[in-house]
Amino acid sequence: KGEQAYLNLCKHILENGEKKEDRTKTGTYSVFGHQMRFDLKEGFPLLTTKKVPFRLVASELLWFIKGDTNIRYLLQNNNNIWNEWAFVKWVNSTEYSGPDMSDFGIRSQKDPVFNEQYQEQMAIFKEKILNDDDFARNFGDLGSVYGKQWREWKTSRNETIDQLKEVIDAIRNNPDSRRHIVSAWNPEDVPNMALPPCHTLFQFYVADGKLSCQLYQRSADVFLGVPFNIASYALLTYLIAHECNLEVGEFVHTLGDTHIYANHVEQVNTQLNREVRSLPQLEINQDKTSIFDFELNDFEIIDYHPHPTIKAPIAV
Ligand code: UFP
Repeated sequence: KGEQAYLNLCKHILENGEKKEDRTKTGTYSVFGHQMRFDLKEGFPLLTTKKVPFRLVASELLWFIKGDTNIRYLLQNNNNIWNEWAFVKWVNSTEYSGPDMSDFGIRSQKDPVFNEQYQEQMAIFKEKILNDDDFARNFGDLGSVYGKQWREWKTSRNETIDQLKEVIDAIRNNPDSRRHIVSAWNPEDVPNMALPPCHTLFQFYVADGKLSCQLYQRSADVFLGVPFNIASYALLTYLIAHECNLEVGEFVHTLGDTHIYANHVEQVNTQLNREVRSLPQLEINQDKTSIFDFELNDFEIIDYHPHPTIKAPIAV
């Protein structure tokens, strides 16, 4: 359970994972189908065996909750995690006149000269997103990503469904329901998406005055993605429990293709040699009730004393 469950998963993959090729051509060790449970009463599940950047988790989650799909909000909060997905649209457009940026993900890791050019163009891109409204509208918007599917799912009748609001209403009014589901997987949109949703679908469950959440994640980068994803859905569960006057229960994390990238094995071993510490606590501003009103400084992680960050290249 808890962080130990995460570390056991890492060990399990290193020992039993199948060598498997993947879209990014990095190569992975992979298992199919795995489940971890986190008792949220024991503390906030931010891993302690390496530092997980809670600020980035929180600002990304608030961005989803707002239904915002434009990276401008993220950049205003110094969050760069979605930049590449917007950048690629700009460098492939007719408005872009800088050096060729094709395959920038792989090339920037392998070629220092190119990396310098890439960093330069990325800095220009970020500056324009932040300061030029038209540019931000044209190139900052990622389209049908999580925020859109959660808050404005498009129906065949050209109406929209606010899945997040509806699920919160249902948790309040009919807690025993077995239909508390939000789906980010929209088969109609998937063929046109650069990154089809990794966190595909989640369900809430109320029993004994406690709110639990289960996420089905179709594809899981265990070293870089999963610690982030755990924290994000734990935070969502806390916020919805807060709004619905419930205690927190468990976060159940169910994973599909569960992989460690070949170039993360050393880092995983470093982490496995570290001692688990006690979990931090999440504090929420009690003056706010609706999750749609929360801002970044309405919650804080306290007593977080993790081992240092472990750097690893991200597969794009
Ligand atoms: N990935 C995660 N969590 C996320 C996210 C991505 O683990 O929240 F957005 C990883 C999983 C996989 C890659 O390694 O990103 C997505 O690639 P694919 O679409 O080919 O599964």
